[in-house]
Amino acid sequence: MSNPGWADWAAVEKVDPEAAEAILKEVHRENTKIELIASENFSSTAVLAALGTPLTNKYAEGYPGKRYYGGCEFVDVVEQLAIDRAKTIFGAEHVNVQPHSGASANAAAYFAFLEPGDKIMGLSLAHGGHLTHGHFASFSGKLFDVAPYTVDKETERIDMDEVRDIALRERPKMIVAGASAYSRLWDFPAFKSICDEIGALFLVDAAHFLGLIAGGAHPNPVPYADVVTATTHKTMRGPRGAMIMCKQEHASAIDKSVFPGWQGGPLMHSIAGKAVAFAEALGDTFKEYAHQTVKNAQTLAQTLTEEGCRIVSGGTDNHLMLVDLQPLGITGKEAEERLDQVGITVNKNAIPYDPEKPFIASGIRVGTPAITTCGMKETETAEVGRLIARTLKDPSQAAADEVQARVIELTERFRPYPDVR
Ligand code: DSN
Repeated sequence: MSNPGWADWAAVEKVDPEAAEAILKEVHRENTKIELIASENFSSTAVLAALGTPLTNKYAEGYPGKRYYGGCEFVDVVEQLAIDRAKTIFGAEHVNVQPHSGASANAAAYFAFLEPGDKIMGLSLAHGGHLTHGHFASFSGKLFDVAPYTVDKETERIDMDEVRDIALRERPKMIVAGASAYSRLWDFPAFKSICDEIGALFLVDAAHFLGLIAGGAHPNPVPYADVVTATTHKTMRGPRGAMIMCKQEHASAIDKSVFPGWQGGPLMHSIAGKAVAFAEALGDTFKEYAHQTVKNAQTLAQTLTEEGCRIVSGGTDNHLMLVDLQPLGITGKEAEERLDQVGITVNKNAIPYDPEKPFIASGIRVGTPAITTCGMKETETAEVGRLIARTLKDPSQAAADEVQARVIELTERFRPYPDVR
């Protein structure tokens, strides 16, 4: 079939030049900065093209073959492709690809099983967990009784004996594993065994490491968890959105909780993007990307350590790390701002037992999915580590100018959308 030509950029410029200018500036920003935000990545042009199609026009409440609207025969195909590919990639018994976001997926998963006031256990946000794992500012903390677990003060790792002690004492109805800022592997069998001991449900929020699982670079929680939620845009490199995988026995409860429980019409263009991203994940190059992402993270951790930073827990097993900046005498907020000025994008992040307030923070979170997508390997990643350290250790304009010049050279060679100038 010929190119249907949906990507009519000239039309955007004609109809809305102000939005067009901002969009082009954002693409230029993505092309010319070193992107180290651990939850960000660059979707392929195939995924972007699928997103920009008339599937955005279609209402399709329900599921393939059982819709509340006519005319769903082709979006049914697309949704079924996404479901089947996800089942193949992750070995899942049941998949729902409709959640609009990670928060929406978690909400739907909770309400498939829990009532307001029920108790959940999740990793504390201050120790790397996620808002939706029971933080008081989120619906999860407002509606559920929360018994958080933390990382050990010495090892800065999750101590499964402590998780078990809390679980036996608190008897939660659900235990949540998964985080936004934890650089170590999760002991899924141990979590499962604790859940079995107290009769709790086991939910894994795999948003951060889903792409690593898909590429065989991270253990797969699907065989152990009752439910696995995840976003599709982080390491998975698909469109912004989410999904839920579960055991067949929970399929009906999960599907009903997503729709009509929590959401209305699915975003069929986003589901098309998910189908395309899952097709990409089934290819060999995705495995290389996933393994290289971890190698790059380990290289970055080693370089930053050699340069005098302290990596929380001493290193990383996945795509990210928390960098404790206290040895350098700079806060996370200052570091984020200074790195931004030289073209390196990170986010300030509290470290476990942080003496600073979260908006100042003693650390930064850095991750390697996006630079790996751009083709960086260990050599370039080590240089990125040295550029970060130089910027943090030397506040002079001369240092900033030198780093910025090198960032420009690197992003000329390693950028997500080289065809957009
Ligand atoms: N905002 C995401 C992150 O940065 O990890 C989590 O939802």
